[in-house]
Amino acid sequence: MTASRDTLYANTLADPGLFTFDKAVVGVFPDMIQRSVPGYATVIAMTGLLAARHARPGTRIYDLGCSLGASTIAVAGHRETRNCEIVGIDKSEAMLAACRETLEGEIPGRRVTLVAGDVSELVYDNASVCILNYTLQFVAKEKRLPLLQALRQALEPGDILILSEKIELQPPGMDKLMIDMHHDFKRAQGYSDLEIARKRQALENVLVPETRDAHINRLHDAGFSHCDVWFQCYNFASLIAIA
Ligand code: GEK
Repeated sequence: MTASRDTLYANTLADPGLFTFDKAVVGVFPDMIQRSVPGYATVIAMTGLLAARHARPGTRIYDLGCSLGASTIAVAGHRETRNCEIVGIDKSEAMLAACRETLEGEIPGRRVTLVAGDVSELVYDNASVCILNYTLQFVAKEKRLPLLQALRQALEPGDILILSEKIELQPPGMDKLMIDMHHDFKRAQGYSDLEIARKRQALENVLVPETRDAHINRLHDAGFSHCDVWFQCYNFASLIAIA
């Protein structure tokens, strides 16, 4: 698949509508996520390393909301994960079709199970690593705890969950500063003020961020014994939770 530059929100005439992971987004996705999520490349590479450390042979590594398979590819690049089944899940058919093509090009010969479906409606079993890189933020709030409980049940003590999210900061003044800095980052990546504003509008009520404490408390409620932030760049954080 050839990656194109993201200019989806450059058009001033059309109503931006609600953001969805449709064919148009899929076509620009690698460029979009790279230029929109500060620290994305680091989180993906470290996800591979964290998975390599915790992968247990004969178990599954779940990549929930796998998009084009960036985390899956990072995980598959480590020999420690060789004897694990990697399962990529996404509810966007367009995304999954492009993911299949990307995996064939990037990790030919490595079998990955791709599942089209809603992460809240699937059954999880025999896992050693669960990855939620920038996906939980799109799941309805009331479905977040049951999903984390299901993932915790699929893991054994000592196994891990990696959770990367856009977060809300406290107090509100700090949140505003981080949002402004995120917008500075996007401007530096070549997005115009108009594109930034229109994308923000499209994501309103679609991407619902929560505070670091809300995530940590819920991970504990789901049965994880320890969790902490291992990476943060502005209002984008990645947490590790130990089962
Ligand atoms: C990466 N992890 O490159 N069930 C299944 N898939 C979902 C659901 C759901 N309920 N909700 C959203 N998705 C990737 C990036 S992108 C993040 C993840 C972003 C899927 C959605 O279709 C999309 O592919 C992905 O989750 C979120 O590290 O675009 O900001």
